[in-house]
Amino acid sequence: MTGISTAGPSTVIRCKAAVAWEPNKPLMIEEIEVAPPQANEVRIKIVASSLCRSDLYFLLEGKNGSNFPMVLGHEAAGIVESVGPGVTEFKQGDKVIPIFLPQCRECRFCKSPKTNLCADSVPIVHYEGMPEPVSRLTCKGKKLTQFMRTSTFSEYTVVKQNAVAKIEPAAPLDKVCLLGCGISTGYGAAVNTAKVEPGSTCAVFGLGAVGLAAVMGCKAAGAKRIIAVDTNPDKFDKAKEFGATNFVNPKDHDKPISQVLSDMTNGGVDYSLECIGNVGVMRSALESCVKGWGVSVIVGFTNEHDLSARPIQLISGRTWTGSAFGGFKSKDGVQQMVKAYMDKKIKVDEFITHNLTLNEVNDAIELLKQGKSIRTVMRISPE
Ligand code: CXF
Ligand code: ZN
Repeated sequence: MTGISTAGPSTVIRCKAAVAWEPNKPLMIEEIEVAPPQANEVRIKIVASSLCRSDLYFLLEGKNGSNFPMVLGHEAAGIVESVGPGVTEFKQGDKVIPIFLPQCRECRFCKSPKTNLCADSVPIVHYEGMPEPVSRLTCKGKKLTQFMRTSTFSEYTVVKQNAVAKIEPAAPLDKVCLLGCGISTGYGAAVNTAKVEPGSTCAVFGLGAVGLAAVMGCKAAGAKRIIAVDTNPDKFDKAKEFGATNFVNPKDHDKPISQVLSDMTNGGVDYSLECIGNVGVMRSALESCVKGWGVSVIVGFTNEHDLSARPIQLISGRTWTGSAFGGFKSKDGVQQMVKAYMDKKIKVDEFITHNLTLNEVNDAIELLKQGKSIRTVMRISPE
């Protein structure tokens, strides 16, 4: 445990973290200070964290509202080190997954079965006039923004208890960390948001971790045909492992992809899921759906553009929707997904293409940038 000085609820911890000082520059491994947890907060020793595309997006496109310096990372698992006043749900030693989306269980949104967007959620993008985001992390006298309120590229972090899920003690942290974002997002988008039905035909656009998880969700929901769409055919073998039945590379066709899919499916798919974050592909995914009842779900995140489509697409009975965190109420969803993994009902290990350490975070970034990894899990602290 070199470099980490612990502990107790009232002491500041000095530990290692990867700091993003400015957009599009390598992260720097620094010694940072992690303040004690305050009321309703939990201080967590992060054991494993993976890199999600959103970390990369907000590092590279930082000019669009990211608040530097910051500590990225939001797909992780760890162990409770200490708790602040008012915390009843957690104690030191509990295994947990921090989540970027809270579930307070008290607001009108948490009480409604129709949404997972707790009223305590904060916008991911910083805008003028927004209250200063809370952070317990500092480095060299500067406050570090806690990206998505989590900041898991750090040996320790502090998260509100309403955004932490307690998980079973036997859960392997270096695997279940993936359930803190990408897998739950893709799987839930198919099962909870699209509500894929047995016997249906689905199309999944983009075969990164979220897309593969969407394929897995379509299969679990009983889809008969799952058409995997990607411009990189190297992704098709993996998609097959997850349940895809047909494979389409848009580069192999002169026709619009929606026409290709329509021809393959006698008029369009029942469900399509856009798992890239590209507005053009979002439109294609909508247009690939069958008239009358087709449902298209936007899963991939982008911050930049307006969406467009011809109104007739919707007038003729298609539904265009989207979800964050797969529509799962965050704490409940993480617990369900961890249980499903422990019961061998969902794949997780198969998403992991690389294992690195926090010191190698920039290598993890390169691998994802170049499309060479699905998920890289970084060991952050010893258990
Ligand atoms: C997030 C990105 C910001 C909006 C909600 C979904 N995805 C996480 O990686
Ligand atoms: Zn993510």
